Amino acid sequence: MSAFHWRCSATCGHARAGMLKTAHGDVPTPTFMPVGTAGTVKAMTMDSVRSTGAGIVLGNTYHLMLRPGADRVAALGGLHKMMDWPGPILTDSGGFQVMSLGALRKLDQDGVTFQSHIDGSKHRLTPEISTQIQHKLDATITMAFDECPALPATPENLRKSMELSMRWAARSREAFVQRDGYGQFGIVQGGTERDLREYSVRALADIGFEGYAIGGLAVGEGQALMFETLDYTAPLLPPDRARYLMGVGTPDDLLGAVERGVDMFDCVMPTRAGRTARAYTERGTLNLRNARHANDTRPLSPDCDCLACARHSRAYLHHLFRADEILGPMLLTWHNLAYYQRLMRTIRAAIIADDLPETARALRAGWASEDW
Ligand code: PRF
Ligand code: ZN
Repeated sequence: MSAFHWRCSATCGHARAGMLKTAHGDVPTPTFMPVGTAGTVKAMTMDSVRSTGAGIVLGNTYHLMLRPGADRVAALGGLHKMMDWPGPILTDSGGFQVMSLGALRKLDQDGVTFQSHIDGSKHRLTPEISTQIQHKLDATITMAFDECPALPATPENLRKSMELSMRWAARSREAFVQRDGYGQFGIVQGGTERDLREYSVRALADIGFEGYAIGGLAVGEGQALMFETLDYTAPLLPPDRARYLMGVGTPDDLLGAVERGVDMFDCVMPTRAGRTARAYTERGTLNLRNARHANDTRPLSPDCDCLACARHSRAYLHHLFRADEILGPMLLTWHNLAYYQRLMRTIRAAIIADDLPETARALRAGWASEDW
């Protein structure tokens, strides 16, 4: 077994196509990671996730430590075995979820104490505890423990928070047990402040990680500011390591971020949208609850090979959502994940063909067309 690494195979502008090599298999990048928060990609079997072309999925320290608990996951053979996903798994470190769930919590220099959203029981996460839990889960990629401040925030508060995250990154690295084919990513913070992002990148590169995530974005700043931040942050990151933009985003966000040098993404958008009747397609989004689909015998998307498109009409999907049938969310989640994976394959092929600008124009024209 060789060391965890990412290799660049082609570039087009700032965009990169590459291959992530891990103990649990190789993943072509750019890649989108379906979110499997609680040890399941909601409404999907792992065979169906695999069939969409997904190469790596995400799990959450916060949810799994509360239920079923890290020791129980370990006793069940680790997260891969428990959820029947032998491929790579990246686990988020928990801090972001503690803060964004608005759980009763108290932050100090050492970590964060919080109450479970499930039963109110008291728990604590520190860089050391988070890293140990991710080890017990058997995460292929462990994330450093960080704090993600809500935006807007004053530059002074952003600086304090970023400096805390950098001290936590060093402690996370100390606590990480290196194993062949496993890696740990540091997380760049600093909001939309250029000098803070620069400081953060330097601090993380000095510590040295197998990959680098960009955190603290897609938290309300808007796409223009997010892209502007990526424009100056991505080029500062070590060119020979994978870059992961956390919690992003729409198809248009993914395309714009790849154009700016990002390799990896995760987001609840395709899965959550699928459960609420929203479909992503080559021609923008549509809501299957809308009455205009009631008699539409066409598939959602003529170019999609997911089960929903291969075997069912828009009219049937419409009926399933109107009738509150569980198959509706299942089929639409499947379709949305298939769409996101197809999008990443299209983008990757365009980078390799040195043709990304033309492909990007065609993708954007499709999303804007809305002719169905
Ligand atoms: N930090 C961590 N997880 C995250 C984020 C972050 O900043 C974000 C921000 N979009 C999503 N998930 N640890
Ligand atoms: Zn489909």
